[in-house]
Amino acid sequence: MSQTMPTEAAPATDISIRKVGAACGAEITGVDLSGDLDERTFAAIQGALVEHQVIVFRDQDISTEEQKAFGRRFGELTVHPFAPSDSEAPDLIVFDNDADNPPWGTDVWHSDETFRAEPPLGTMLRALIVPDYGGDTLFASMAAAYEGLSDHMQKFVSGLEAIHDFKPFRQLFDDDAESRAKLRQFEDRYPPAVHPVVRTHPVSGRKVLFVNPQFTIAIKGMDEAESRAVLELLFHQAEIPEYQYRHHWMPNTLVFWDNRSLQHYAIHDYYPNRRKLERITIKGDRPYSDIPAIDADVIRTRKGARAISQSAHGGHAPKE
Ligand SMILES: O=C(O)CCC(=O)C(=O)O
Ligand SMILES: [Fe+2]
Repeated sequence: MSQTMPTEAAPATDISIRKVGAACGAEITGVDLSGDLDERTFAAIQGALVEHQVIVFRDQDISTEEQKAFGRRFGELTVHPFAPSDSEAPDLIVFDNDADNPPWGTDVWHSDETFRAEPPLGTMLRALIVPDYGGDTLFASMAAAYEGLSDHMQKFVSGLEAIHDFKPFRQLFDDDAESRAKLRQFEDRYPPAVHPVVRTHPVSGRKVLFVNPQFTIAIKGMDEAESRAVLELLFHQAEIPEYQYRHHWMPNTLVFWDNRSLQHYAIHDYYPNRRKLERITIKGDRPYSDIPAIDADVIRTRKGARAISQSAHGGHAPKE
């Protein structure tokens, strides 16, 4: 008998995709990430990433270079402007935390690098050393979180825009002239980014709540009290367990998340034990929304107070 040729309907190689969370999360088996993936397997993984938002591969005993090669199938690798990395490999972040190097800045709900005009498409983390207990990572589907809002609230937040800033990284700069000059260079390079509060996922078309407590500082066009109240309400959505998947790491587990759809929170409960992971980040596009942005002047408070916007300072300016 002649060999059966694969048809369009044939399943992609041996890949198997199993949901592990209600709102997000799937485990993928039957693939070896150390080698070249055929187109069909790759397409299945790409589809799973968009559908499940965070995908988990267990028992992938692969090298850093193999992880990077897998990442590059999805796009260009980017360099985090503030995370420590080796000058030889700036696109690799090594999280190697223990008593002498406590984890920092990841135990806050966030999407990665939303202070950039083009935040990453996704982030890929591979565990090398894991603590005996603790050190899980929480993920929250912000698509499910948007869908969980009442119709009225969905309408209210749609069309709003928010300002994102690299605020947690400001504390990395000392208070001397040289450090302040360096900070100003970063401010020039990464000015506050304005993104829709509800973004449209570029592949699925799903609407996603795109504000996070780590980087989002204000709703454009609102005064501070209103802005704070709206953001508090939206930040809270990520904390709702029904939208979450809690990921438990084992050595050689590789996790890839869609940064356009999710927020995550690294639990720092393993300190002072050791936990070591390697991260690469894949370049994304500028977030957009199907819903036209509301003009900041239209939603500005009627009290006459100036609304928050990038350029509105009511004539105040720092003195030379
Ligand atoms: O350590 C973790 O589990 C996640 C860290 C994190 O926030 C990231 O890699 O973007
Ligand atoms: Fe992160």
